[in-house]
Amino acid sequence: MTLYGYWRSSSSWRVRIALHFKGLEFDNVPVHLVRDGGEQLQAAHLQRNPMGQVPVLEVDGVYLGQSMAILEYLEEQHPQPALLPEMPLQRAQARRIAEVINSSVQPLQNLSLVKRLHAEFGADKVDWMRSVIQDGMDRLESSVAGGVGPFLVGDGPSFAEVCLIPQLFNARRWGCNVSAWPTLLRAEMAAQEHPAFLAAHPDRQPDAQ
Ligand SMILES: N[C@@H](CCC(=O)N[C@@H](CS)C(=O)NCC(=O)O)C(=O)O
Repeated sequence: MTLYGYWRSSSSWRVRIALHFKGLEFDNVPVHLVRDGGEQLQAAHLQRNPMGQVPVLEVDGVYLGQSMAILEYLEEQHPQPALLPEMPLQRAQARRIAEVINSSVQPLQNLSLVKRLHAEFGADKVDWMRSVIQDGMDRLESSVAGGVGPFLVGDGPSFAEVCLIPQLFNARRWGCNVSAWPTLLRAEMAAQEHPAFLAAHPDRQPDAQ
């Protein structure tokens, strides 16, 4: 398998966590999101993913985009160790939390969107990032507060932490008040003890700058 990704891309980071967690070998091919106007928008990458985004996982000659679809594929093909709990309701909760981040928070901080907001509407990039992440994660914290922990669902890391850890990194990068999210931080601390989460960290990637 080959992962086309970028060291600081939160969606690529999700896939790296899952690959390491399941002990799968993969080649890591960097796609630089900033250099030369963005390699993700060049013909070579658009052939892999017409969305012009990373990550893409190449499996047996098939290019698979969308990190959540990739996570589901890896879970089906390599069920152990599991990144979804056994009980259906808990599985749904893990997916719910992952989707809050994947569909309600991450798209608002996408490079191409933020560039357009700045160019066409004069939006301040830092203010935008900080406010949309703070709002989304405040809401996520409210929806998980009161859980027994330390993980958000069940007794181990799941899709929830796979999406949470990269998103918390971005929250700190843009100056959010992360101390408002004690339940999320508790899950982060527990997940970070797992070697897969350490190996997938942006600073450990060959293209880190
Ligand atoms: N829903 C997609 C989102 C992918 C995505 O937004 N990738 C970002 C990096 S995290 C990207 O490639 N951005 C390039 C751009 O905005 O030009 C997924 O989960 O894979």
